[in-house]
Amino acid sequence: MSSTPQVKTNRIGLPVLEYKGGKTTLCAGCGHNAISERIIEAFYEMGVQPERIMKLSGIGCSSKSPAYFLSRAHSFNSVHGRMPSVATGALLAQRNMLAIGVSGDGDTASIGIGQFVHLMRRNLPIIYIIEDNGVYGLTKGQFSATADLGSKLKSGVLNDLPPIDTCALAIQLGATFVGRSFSGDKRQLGAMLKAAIAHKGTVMLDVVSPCVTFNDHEGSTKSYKYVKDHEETLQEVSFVPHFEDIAVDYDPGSTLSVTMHDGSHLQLRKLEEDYDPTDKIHAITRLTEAHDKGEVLTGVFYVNTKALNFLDMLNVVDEPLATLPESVTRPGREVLEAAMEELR
Ligand SMILES: Cc1ncc(C[n+]2csc(CCOP(=O)(O)OP(=O)(O)O)c2C)c(N)n1
Ligand code: SF4
Ligand SMILES: [Mg+2]
Repeated sequence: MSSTPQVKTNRIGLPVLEYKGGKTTLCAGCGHNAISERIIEAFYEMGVQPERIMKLSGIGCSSKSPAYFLSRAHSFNSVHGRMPSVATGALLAQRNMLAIGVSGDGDTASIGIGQFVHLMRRNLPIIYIIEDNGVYGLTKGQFSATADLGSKLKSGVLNDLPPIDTCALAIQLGATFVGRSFSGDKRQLGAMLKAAIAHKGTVMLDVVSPCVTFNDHEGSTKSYKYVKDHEETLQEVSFVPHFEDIAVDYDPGSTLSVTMHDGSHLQLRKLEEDYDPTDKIHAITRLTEAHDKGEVLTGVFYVNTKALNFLDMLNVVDEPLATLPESVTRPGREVLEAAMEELR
């Protein structure tokens, strides 16, 4: 008699199926689909209860992708470029949730830039992902503000404006975990996402994610071929979660081990001898150099596990605001009278 094969489960007893979402409606080969796959694996491998997660987005093909992962999580598809304010409100109301926001380069760097910069300066605990294809995919491929100077649309039109480097901007503004990866780099992106889940501050990941329909041709700097030919990696990124009882063993000369908030270890095996991801100024300089050389620099550019996050800074209570009793949320008559007195 043959026994039924056991379904593999994670440390909280769930199979990977419980982390999946609906069937994608994006184009076959779109980089955004590969990123959804990595998000599913990262949350499964980290054993996060799906109902503890809130997923948020704006508008765009990228912003549709939360429908294709973590069906059991809470979800909010906001207005174009306005996901940061919705995320801020949601986390202030319920700080025990784990937030992941998915945006596009158009959603973030054009219409949403005002909200993006204020999110970065607050160090709100959220994983903010830009699925960066250099175009507005959903509205048929116009250049976005991350498109490189001189890159070419399918129609032959040249981009005559310089790009915004969202990573340099995020570092300068105060985000505490900033990196760039490529949708096609399973290992690097997977390790960065797991470290992101362990980080308790703003994680900003710019993931180059080719749009196969509008921006994967000769002359594009966000095509699969361009990234493969011009990628420079800063480190080999690996991650040891706190629940895997593996002694962290590394050569301090060539590897940097960062202890995350939950005791996990992010290990960065340096490929560039003098790169220090705790040095903000160096990170911005290195990004500027890479840009000038036409390199697609990937890796963890900046990490700071010491800074206070927005919720701790405001001393937000643990209990969700919605379930706080009226006796706590409603000021008594004396408090109101004292306030009125001050206004007299
Ligand atoms: C207020 C508003 N302005 C413009 C649009 C049209 N629009 C929809 S998606 C989009 C850009 C999407 O680009 P991006 O964020 O890069 O996502 P992608 O589709 O490339 O993944 C625009 C301009 C809109 N939906 N709402
Ligand atoms: S249009 Fe581009 S960005 Fe949108 S789903 Fe298709 S390949 Fe992806
Ligand atoms: Mg885009």
